[in-house]
Amino acid sequence: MKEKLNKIAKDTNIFLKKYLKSQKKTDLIIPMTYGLLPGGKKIRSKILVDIGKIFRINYQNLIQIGAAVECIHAYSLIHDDLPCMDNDSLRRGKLSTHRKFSESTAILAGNSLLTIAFEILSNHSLRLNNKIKISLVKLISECSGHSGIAGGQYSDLRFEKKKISLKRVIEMQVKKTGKLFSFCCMAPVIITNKKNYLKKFDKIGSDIGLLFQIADDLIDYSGNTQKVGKKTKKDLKKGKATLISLLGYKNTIKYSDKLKLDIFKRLNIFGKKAEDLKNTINYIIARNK
Ligand code: GRG
Repeated sequence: MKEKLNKIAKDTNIFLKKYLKSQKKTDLIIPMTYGLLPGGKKIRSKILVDIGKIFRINYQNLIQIGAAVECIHAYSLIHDDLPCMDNDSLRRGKLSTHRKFSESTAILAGNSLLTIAFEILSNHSLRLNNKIKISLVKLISECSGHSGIAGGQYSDLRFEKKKISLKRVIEMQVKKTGKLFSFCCMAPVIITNKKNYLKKFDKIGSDIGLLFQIADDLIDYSGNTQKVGKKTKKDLKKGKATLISLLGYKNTIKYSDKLKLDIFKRLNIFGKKAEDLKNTINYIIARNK
């Protein structure tokens, strides 16, 4: 699993470096590159490749789509660290982008990474027909905006220090984290044009995203800053609405184990072809153990 993840991370970074090099040499390229590279685990790209394997999608196309996802993900992390959001000075083991440069630079570098994602998906180097490219751009826009990452972040900030129901916390986490995973799960289905599978993979994606967010919250609860490259034990201080704050630590682990088994059941119809995806899901859960 780790070897496959490392290869995908390496190939994605090669693509991104080459892509940024082909751009005009503007002043913003430096903070954009700082926030984007060498980047994190590339778990979203791994899921794209895993599902691409089920539907036999061309690997290089998946790397290019994953690169677009990583740009949006990096953008969300840069903005998430800003003083008006989570106010973090450390990200991926180094100073967060606004601490290294300035707040306005971080906002603009983040915005530019968002628009570069659309460029990458509509670029001629992506060997897909235009109809599919438009569908991918449309879906990634929906997953990033008010009904996706941005909307989830809005709720997350509004929910601080309030008593929020489990249903609303899950809805918030599915938007904030799950929607980008849904995109990764649905993109290969869009490419194969197997429309009857779209809903199934949308739900599998949001459930994987929820599992991922739970693992992230468990790491924050019990984790170590040096190991994860960012500050931990913040959620409790900020009064964040999480599954841990509602269910407690042990019940949150039980919830995540049950959710994992439920996803695995839905993947069983794909037999051995879903093995890589199952390994990735196990890796996501094992991160907090
Ligand atoms: C509209 C894209 C966009 C952003 C503006 C700030 C914001 C709204 C949203 C924040 C979303 C956010 C930071 C969600 C948390 C998701 C999460 C658990 C991130 C950590 O992901 P990892 O562990 O990070 O994959 P690495 O560093 O490995 O890439």
